Amino acid sequence: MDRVAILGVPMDLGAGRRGVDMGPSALRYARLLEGLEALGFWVEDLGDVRVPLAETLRRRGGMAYLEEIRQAALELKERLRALPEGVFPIVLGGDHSLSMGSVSGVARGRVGVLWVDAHADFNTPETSPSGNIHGMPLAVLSGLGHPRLVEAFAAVDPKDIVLIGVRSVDPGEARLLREQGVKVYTMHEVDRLGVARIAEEALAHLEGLSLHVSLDADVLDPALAPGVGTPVPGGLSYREAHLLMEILAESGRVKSLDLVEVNPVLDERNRTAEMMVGLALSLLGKRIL
Ligand code: EXY
Ligand code: MN
Ligand code: MN
Ligand code: MN
Repeated sequence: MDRVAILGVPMDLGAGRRGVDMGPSALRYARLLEGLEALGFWVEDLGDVRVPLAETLRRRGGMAYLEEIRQAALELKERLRALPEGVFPIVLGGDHSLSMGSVSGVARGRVGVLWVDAHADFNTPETSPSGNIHGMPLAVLSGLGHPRLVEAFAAVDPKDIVLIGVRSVDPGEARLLREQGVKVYTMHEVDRLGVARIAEEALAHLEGLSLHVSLDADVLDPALAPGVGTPVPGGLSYREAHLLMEILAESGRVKSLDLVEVNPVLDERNRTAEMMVGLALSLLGKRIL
């Protein structure tokens, strides 16, 4: 795993607030490529997926921009499918709806998904309180949701998903998570069990599978990472997040990564992107000693 490919998806069409389309630039500006090269990786920046310009950017919620999001996620899926074996893709978001394309793009047969997020992203159009599509991607990947999205992106058995860091779940998605048997570690479990035990349990739950990590910046405590569109108090600390990445790195089973929901408009300087780059480097093997 000495080659890394970077792909940006400058998309905010799935989010309730504008600005997260600048996330890929913020992450590059936080020296992600330089950090990876310092770890000895051969890094190729493949640029950005084309995100269709929606005719008016005022519409929000209510499945707004469904076709534009579907088109961008499909391009992402196809470009990931085209990568040679053994290349480790890092997808830069952009709002979390892009992960319909990243997870389905890396899935070759079964894939284990570690969805690290303050939110479950398991809503359907019927259960969503907002209609924002970045609250739906994990449900779509599991085969639930709008038919135009499910037929393009369903790719994961719900039993092959582990959610970590959740602390804001809507009633409808909570019911769906239970019905589908998705393994969920909320912040309550993080506090009680600790991240080390959760990481080990997640790796055991996903035994034998290659893993995709989908890291949403809002899983971090907002005091640490203020530049996110849907902040929720009481998130992961700096060390909890790095320990989780370090243990996953040791497993050698993680083959792809999303860094999503960095919104520079809402940030203080570039703190959130810098936090996310640090976590990516820990996941790619950076050690203290
Ligand atoms: N659950 C809420 C909704 O569906 O509208 C909030 C979703 C926020 C999603 C962000 C990407 O994590
Ligand atoms: Mn999310
Ligand atoms: Mn989130
Ligand atoms: Mn968001």
